[in-house]
Amino acid sequence: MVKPDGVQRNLVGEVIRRLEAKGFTLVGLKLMNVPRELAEHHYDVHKERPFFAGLVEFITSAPVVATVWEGDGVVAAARKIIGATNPLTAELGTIRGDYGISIGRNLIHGSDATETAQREISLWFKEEELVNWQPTITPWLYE
Ligand code: IDP
Ligand code: MG
Repeated sequence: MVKPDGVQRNLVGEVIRRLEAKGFTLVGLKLMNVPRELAEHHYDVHKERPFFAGLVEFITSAPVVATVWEGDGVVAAARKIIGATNPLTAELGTIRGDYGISIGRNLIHGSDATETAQREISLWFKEEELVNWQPTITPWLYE
């Protein structure tokens, strides 16, 4: 998900470009304002943390772009492409490392495990919003 800061900073295309260029397949995409209830659900593992209220406030403050990606190893690879949570310690070459400064403005969310991804996809997308398609370049990406 491109967070509100990523959308405001015109980095939607850059985020999508990096995941596309790696070879992953976009299967879901929407620009949306986030209902408070969805934000609270999405981040409920963090509900006891001191930053929870501010995080929910921020995520609901302006539009986000939610995406779903497919491909071998996509969850772990996307986390690497995204970089560490704190943009100042994130490696250069990662999205957060290249474009961010503050932990509370780290531009992008990525699921941290396959099970988390399944949970988050069902929170953010209806079944019929996901597109099942086969890119013609597949044989050039996988042997
Ligand atoms: P992640 O986004 O790299 O998975 P998490 O630890 O799951 O990082 O935290 C979720 C989000 O909560 C972070 O992306 C960041 O926006 C915010 N966050 C985490 N730790 C802090 C903090 O110490 N201060 C402010 N915001 C934080
Ligand atoms: Mg997380």
